Amino acid sequence: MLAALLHLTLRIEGRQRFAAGLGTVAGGCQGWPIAPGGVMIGGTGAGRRGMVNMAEAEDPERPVLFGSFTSSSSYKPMLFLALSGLGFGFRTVNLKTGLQKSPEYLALNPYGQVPALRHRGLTVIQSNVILDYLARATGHFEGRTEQARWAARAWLSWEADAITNIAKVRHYRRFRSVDPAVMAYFLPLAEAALDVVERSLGDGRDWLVGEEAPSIADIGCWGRMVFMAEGGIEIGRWPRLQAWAERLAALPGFGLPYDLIPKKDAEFAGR
Ligand SMILES: N[C@@H](CCC(=O)N[C@@H](CS)C(=O)NCC(=O)O)C(=O)O
Repeated sequence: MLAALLHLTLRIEGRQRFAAGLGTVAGGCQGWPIAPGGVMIGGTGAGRRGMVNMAEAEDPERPVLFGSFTSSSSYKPMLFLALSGLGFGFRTVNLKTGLQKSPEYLALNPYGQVPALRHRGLTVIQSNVILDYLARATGHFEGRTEQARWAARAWLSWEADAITNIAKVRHYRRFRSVDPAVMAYFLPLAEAALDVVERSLGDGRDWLVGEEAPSIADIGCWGRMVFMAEGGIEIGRWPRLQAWAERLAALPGFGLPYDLIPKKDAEFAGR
């Protein structure tokens, strides 16, 4: 069911873009290449899609997430906020026009990438650090024991080492063609990461840190692998992982990236 949904969502998105003459969805995780001297290669830079809305939230307790709908890194905190039922603001950063490299956005995230979070006067960047922060700040998706909290953070760190290869495979298949040797290098790494998740779910546990409730480990790992279908990786090859993803998909507030992440600035009411 989830596998079918993943394919459907991604196909519809692709068709809409194609019909609009836009080709494939620009952006993804690796961004557009920047030439020496900072000139962007690719992207149109058209119109006033040329600014990121940097306005502060009136209420500093209301998180504001900066992100993009094509980005798995943005999806992770977006999913956390959606599953938590918190009210928050979303500010879109157009990766196609290179707004992640605009001076106003670089002042927020000097790495020139999405996502970024503003909350209580703080700026938090890097998707897994944002998940760590949100779990501490809100208490949602935090482990019950100290051991579980450290285990969740170990999963996030491993995610950045291993699951991130899925994002690379997806990017090279969908957004930028590369020498087949590059794909031949990254695809087995991506598949090996999925094997690890499959094995870890082999002891009958429902969630990655083995507690009765999902944690930031589940959100972070799923959030990065969500575009696997765009990388040509079929979730059905990992049945326990697929069942785990379906458990996540059954949680109130869950959505897939193209449904959850708006293409424009938006305000989300809490529930
Ligand atoms: N380690 C970072 C990676 C962030 C990242 O790669 N963001 C991508 C989108 S998924 C991006 O902004 N790419 C545009 C660029 O690099 O120019 C995180 O987890 O937040």
